[in-house]
Amino acid sequence: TRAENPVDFPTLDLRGRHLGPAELKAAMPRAVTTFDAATGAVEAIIKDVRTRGFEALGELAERFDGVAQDHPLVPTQALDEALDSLDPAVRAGLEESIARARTFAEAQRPADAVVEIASGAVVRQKWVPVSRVGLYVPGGLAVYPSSVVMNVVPAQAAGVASLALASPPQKEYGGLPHPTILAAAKLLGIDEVYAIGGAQAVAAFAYGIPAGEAGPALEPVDVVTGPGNVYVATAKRLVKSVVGIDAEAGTTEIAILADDSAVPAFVAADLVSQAEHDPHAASVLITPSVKLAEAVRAELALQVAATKHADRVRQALSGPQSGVILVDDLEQGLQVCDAYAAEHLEIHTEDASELAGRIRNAGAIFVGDYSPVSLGDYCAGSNHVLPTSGTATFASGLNVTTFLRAIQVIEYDREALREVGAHIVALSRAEDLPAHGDAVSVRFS
Ligand code: HSO
Ligand code: ZN
Repeated sequence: TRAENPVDFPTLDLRGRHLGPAELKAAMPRAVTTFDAATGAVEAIIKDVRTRGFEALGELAERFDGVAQDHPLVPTQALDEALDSLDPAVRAGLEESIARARTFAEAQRPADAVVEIASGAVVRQKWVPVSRVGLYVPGGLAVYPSSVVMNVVPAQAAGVASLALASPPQKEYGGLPHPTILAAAKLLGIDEVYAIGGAQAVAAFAYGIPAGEAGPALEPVDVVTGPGNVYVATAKRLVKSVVGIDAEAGTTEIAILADDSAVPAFVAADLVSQAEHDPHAASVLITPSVKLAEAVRAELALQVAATKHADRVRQALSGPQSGVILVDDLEQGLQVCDAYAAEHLEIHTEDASELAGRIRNAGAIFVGDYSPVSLGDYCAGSNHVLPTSGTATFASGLNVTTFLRAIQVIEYDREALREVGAHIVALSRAEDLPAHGDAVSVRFS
C-alpha cells in the first residue's frame, strides 16, 4: 500500500550481465509516446488555417479556448501593463536568467571559415541568421516564462531580426495569453505577440496569414521553436518541409550517475525536481552502490511526502520509465549513460569532471554536487531546451546555431579553374553528364 511503500522506485539490475551497446539501449527504461492519434485532427487544423486565415483562428479560439477573437495580435499596451505588474522578484530572476543566457549564447557564435584551397581558389563558409522566428509558448497549467527566455535569447544572439511569439488565449485574462508570458516577452524586447493556441499557432507561423478585414498580416517565419503538447509536436512534424523546427520535445528526463561519494538528499531532490514536471517524467539513478541506492530510496520517501506536487511526483517515480539501474562499476555506468542518452545527466561521483569528459550522449551534463538541473532550468547560462527520449544521440539542445545557416561561398579565378578543369571533365564523363565538363571547357576554348 501507499503508506508502507510511498514511492515504488523500481530497480533494474544490470550487474553481471555483459550487455553490448545495442542490448543496453533496448534495456533502458523509457516512456513511449505516439503521434498517430493526433495526426488527422492536426492536418484538418493546418488546412483550415491555410485556407481561411484569421477567420479559422477565431473559430478555433472559440472552440478550444472559449474566447471570442477577431484578430490575435496582442496590443502593445497589454505587454507594457503585464511587465508593470510583474512581481519584482520574478522580474529580477528573469533578468538574471536572461543576462547569463545571453553571455553564453553570444560566446557560441561560430566563426566563418575562409580557406585558400589552392592559389586563386577560395572557399568560405559564412554563418547567416534566419530572417524570422516564431516561438510557441504553451498556456494552461504549465506557464513557463523561463522557456520564453531559453528560446528567445539564442535567436537574438544569432542576429535574428524578427521574432514573434504565440501563446493560447486565456479566458480568465480577457482572451490574452498569460500575463507572465506577456511580461517575459516584453522584458526580452519582443512586441509581436499573438494569442493563438497549439497546432493553429504552428500553422499560422509556418504559412503566414495575409492581411484582411480583421487586421494586419501575420508574416510567415523561417523557424518555429518552443515546447508543446502532442498536438503542437504533431503540427511541427507536419510543417517541417516548409520551416525549420527545433528538436522534438518529449517528456522531460533526468539521469544521475552516482557513487558512494554522492549526497543522498541532493540526489533525491534532483530526481524529485524533474518528476514534478509530469506524471510521465523519467527520473533514473545509475549507480554501482546498493548502499547509495537504498539511501536515495529512503530520502525519496521523505521528500515525496513533503513536496507540493506529491501525487504527480509519485506517479513519475513509480512509472516504468523511472528507477534505479544497478551497474557493476562506474565504467559500466558510463556505458549505461551513453545508452540512455539523457536529456539531463548529472554526475555525482569522485572525479565527476573526468567522467563528464567521457560522456558521448547527453542533452546537457551537470557536473558535481552543486550543479543541479534546476540551476540549468533557470540561471546557469546554459539552455534548458534539450533533446529527450534518447534523441541526444543525434540532436543538440537549443543554441545559437539552431537559428543560423552555414552558407558556402566559392570563388575561383581563371587559373585556379583551369588547374582542376581536366578532373572535372573526367568525372563528368564518368557520370555520363558531359555537359558538366563542357561548362568548364567552354571557358578555355
Ligand atoms: N526542466 C524543463 C525545463 C523547465 N524547468 C522549465 C522549469 N521550467 C525541461 O528541460
Ligand atoms: Zn525543470
